[in-house]
Amino acid sequence: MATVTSAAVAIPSFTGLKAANGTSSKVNASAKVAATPFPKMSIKASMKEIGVAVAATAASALLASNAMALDVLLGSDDGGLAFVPNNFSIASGEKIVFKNNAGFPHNIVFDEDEIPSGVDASKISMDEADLLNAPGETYAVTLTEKGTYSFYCSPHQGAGMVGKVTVN
Ligand SMILES: [Cu+2]
Repeated sequence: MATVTSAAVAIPSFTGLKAANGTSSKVNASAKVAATPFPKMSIKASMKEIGVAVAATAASALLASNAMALDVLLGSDDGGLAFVPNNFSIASGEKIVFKNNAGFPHNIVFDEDEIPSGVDASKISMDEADLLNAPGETYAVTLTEKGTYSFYCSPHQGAGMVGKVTVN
């Protein structure tokens, strides 16, 4: 019940406002709570519903964007030569968007020996000679065959810029 306590503490600052405005709006009603304990419950409940609705909207937006694509940063924020994340799982058919972040140029090449059999590495890879040079530049790929795929950045493979994705 810590929330009740903090609400009760916060409310007195609105006292003048509610007294001036009388009875009409919902905002006034919430301020009035301090004086009358009973309405407090219903108002708290309605405030809570509003909060839940907002949270649900945010969550569904998040889910929607997750369903569309998974972002993988090229180069860590501190300039490290790495894929972030460098080991992850996605659903079959989900798009992976590799995005230049730091330490570029980078590229994404799938290892033909470490992808599911039947998958053509050249069709999901960038050309070894192609590079993402600009900040924020992206390369997107959608994998449908289930299994594990290893990939690397050809300029930085020796520095450990390698990754693995499992398609479920
Ligand atoms: Cu790289």
